[in-house]
Amino acid sequence: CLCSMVFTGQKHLLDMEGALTARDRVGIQDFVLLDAHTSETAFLDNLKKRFSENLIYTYIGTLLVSVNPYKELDIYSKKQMDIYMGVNFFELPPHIFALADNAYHTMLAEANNHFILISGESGAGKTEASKKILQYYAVSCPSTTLLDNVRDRMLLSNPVLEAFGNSKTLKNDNSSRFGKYMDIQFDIQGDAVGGHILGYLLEKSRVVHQNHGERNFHIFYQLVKGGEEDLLHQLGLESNCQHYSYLVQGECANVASINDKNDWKTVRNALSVIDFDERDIQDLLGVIASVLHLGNVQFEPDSKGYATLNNSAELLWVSTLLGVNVQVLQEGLTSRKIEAKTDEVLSPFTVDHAIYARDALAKAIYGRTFTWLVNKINDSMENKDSSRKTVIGLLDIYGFEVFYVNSFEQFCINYCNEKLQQLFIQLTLKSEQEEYEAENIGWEPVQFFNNKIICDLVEEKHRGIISVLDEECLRPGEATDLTFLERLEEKLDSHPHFVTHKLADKKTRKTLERGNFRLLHYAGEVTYCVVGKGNHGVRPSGGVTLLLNVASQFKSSLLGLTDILMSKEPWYVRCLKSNESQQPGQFDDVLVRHQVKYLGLMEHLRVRRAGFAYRCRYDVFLQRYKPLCPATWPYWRGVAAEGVEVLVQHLGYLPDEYKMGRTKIFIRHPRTLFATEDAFEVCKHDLGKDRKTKINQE
Ligand code: AOV
Ligand code: MG
Repeated sequence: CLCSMVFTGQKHLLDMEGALTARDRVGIQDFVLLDAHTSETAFLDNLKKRFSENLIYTYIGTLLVSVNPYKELDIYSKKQMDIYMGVNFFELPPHIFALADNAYHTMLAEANNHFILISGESGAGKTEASKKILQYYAVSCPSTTLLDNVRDRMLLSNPVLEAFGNSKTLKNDNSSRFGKYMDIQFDIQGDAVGGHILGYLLEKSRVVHQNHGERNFHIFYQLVKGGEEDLLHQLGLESNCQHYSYLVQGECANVASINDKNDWKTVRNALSVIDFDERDIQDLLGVIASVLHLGNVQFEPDSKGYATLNNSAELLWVSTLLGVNVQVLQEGLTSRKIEAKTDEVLSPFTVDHAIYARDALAKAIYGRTFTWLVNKINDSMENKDSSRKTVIGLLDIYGFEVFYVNSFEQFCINYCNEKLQQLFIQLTLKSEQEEYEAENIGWEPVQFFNNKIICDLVEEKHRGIISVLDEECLRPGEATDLTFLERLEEKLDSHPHFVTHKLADKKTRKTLERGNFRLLHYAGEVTYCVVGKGNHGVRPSGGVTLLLNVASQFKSSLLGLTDILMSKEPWYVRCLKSNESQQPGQFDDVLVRHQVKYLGLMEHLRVRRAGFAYRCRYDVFLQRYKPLCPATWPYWRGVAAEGVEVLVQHLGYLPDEYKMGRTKIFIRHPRTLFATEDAFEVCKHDLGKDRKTKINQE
């Protein structure tokens, strides 16, 4: 069982503890073992000490804390993977492989589903961590040649999805602009036999607009810079990013840490491996090229001020690449069809309106292509045989982010992070303490900030921000960005985590413009811009009546995700960003301290340490350990709880070492359980010998 596996390992560590002479240099590898009343400063000292020795991983019990080193470390080789394979959690230095391996072996032993929640702010190392875990499973798990191509596809799905779904932001040169949940399926032998990806809300606005210092999605630059001459010719593309209006807004087409040409080769090769035939690839690249051409379609006002096209060559390319009639395309971009009773009338657009229509089309094309891509990848990783499988789910989403201007995308991203923090709180801090209460175990509650209040603020029915947005979207023509803000002010006027210019006190008011609102998130304050050009404000506004509220859809997809996760056993990786400038080896104390605080790591540690490491239902405990006591062996005929009491008295448990709950026994220290497990192993061995002797005698 998991507990015995985990705790046998920790015993080893405890034994080592006294002998850890190198402790001062490398710090302590599990915070639970740090001195009893660990202060935040001691916690940070330990992280920093380890970081300076390139030891980026530290445990809090079975939770893994990782600090981004921003440099390549030689700790992810196949040799390293072999070292961690099948070894108990605490026997080796903390590592992402150890966590992956433990989740894997527990899944096999208990035949149930697990998930690994990787969290942390933008640039903290989530995507890298998730890649390491996937590599570990794909490379280390037992393999049959038959399945090798499934593993290759799983691994190669990464560069493809990153090309289409990641981009350079001010926070991270390879920032995930979509959320990704991936199930890795294993058969009962433990072979990785299939995979399935769920994608969450891609930041489509990036296709048409990038802030200064940011880029569009990687794939555009890869294609333009790396694409072979013939290919570019076929697609009507120039090999110069400066030529494309959708690629130059951020003024950083070239990024030192990115080699677009090489990445192009990797992606091109990966596409072939993941079952894309030449036709698929042609179509895919055709669509990507069409977006670039579309971005160069410009409009001019005619004498009446209506939009006319001033570059029909680009439009012709779009029409050719997408296989759409050029006339229809032109009409669609410059006018709206109004259906009268018997007739259809074209109502012409102004230039602004036409630009909006063009950008909306580009976003829609790209968004659908991304969905198609995820579906194709899923097809290629699908395991069609119907035998029983268990899964490990890997969650890697966009991290919490705050920019100078924050719009609808940041609102969704940060809301998503609130939800995951809430899930973490529920599964660790809250449920743990509630269980002690429910079981009548005397317990000094550990105080923690519960961010449910912010989740509610965003998602509550009738009153939450998304709900108000929904209502406003149902009043086309009447609702504006400002009426949306007014509604929010009416409904949330005294909410402690919501502020606007009107609601703010004098001092705060100076820092808030009128068209904005500010949320006090668990990870910090973020000011969102409501009044936006096109889709850049929080209220997705513009020339289309907006019937479908994207935020509302996102909310339901997150609820779906929470359900998926809640049905599985959790493992946690908490990633910390070491510095804001993405510099190797720099440890910014203030920045790290802030993350340790808002991620609730100290509270987690307190609960872990003050709590009971092990708990077990009375009947299960008795069933396993009953051979250890003559009074319970071979049967205990009374109430299970009483049997357990007799049993642990016999084993010499001291009063402080355990508590009897309503339905379970709680054991404080792993060492108590180790001793019991050891005794059990000896006893099992003896029982086996007895049985053999008996059979021989007979
Ligand atoms: P994120 O996924 O958490 O941000 P990444 O995993 O993309 O962050 O990490 C950002 C960068 O940090 C990577 O591109 C690497 O250069 C470096 N890095 C991260 N982890 C490691 C590691 N273990 N070893 C070496 N370098 C590392 V975001 O997707 O923006 O939320 O949205
Ligand atoms: Mg990422």
